[in-house]
Amino acid sequence: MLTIHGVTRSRASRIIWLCHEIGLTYRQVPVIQAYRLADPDAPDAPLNTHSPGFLRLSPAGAIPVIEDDGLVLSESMACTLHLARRYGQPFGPADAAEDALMMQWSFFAVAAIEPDALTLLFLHGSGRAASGAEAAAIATAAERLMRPLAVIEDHLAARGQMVGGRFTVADINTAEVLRYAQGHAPLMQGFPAIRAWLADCQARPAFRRMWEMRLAEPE
Ligand SMILES: N[C@@H](CCC(=O)N[C@@H](CS)C(=O)NCC(=O)O)C(=O)O
Repeated sequence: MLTIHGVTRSRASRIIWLCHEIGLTYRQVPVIQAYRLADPDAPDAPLNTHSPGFLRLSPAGAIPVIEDDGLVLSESMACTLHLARRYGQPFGPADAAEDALMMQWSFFAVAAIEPDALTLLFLHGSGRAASGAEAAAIATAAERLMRPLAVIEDHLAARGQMVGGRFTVADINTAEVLRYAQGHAPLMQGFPAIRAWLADCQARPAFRRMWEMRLAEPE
């Protein structure tokens, strides 16, 4: 059986959402991010990204990691693309061209969007008014996101979905990265096609199930 190492409040959410779409059974090992613990190295600390047992599995010390039939794989996008390819029709690629496009959009999301989108998530999510430096960082991140989001906006306005005219792993990978920026209304208001597509993606029962799992975990 597939094993997913990582709490749902992490990039493991991408893999869990996909598994629910496919109907793929998995076992989840709730490895938590070390930075979320007061003392991750304490003897009674829960299994975390500093734990020696986890580092033996994945020396990079980051979640998620999957084990699938003896294959140990890290990098969340590699995990979703692998699972979609292996188990995921119609969520995976139908041919080599679709496979290439699914990789293209996943790498674009990670390389061109994720860092700045995470800046927005963490600074907005702090629950207090942004200081001067934080407000400047938010403005810079939002400004840098204008161009890649315009690329996604034009693509979705023309095609409706990321690849193949149907909901696929490329939509999951892109939507999960854009979710980090979703709370920044001044940015998102300029991108109606992204907003409508994100709403459709997040209305899917498989997303809702993953989201319930996140909410059930401690913050
Ligand atoms: N590019 C990696 C990033 C993995 C990553 O940074 N994961 C975070 C949680 S979402 C983590 O494990 N951080 C560990 C830590 O900081 O202790 C991926 O997509 O899987």
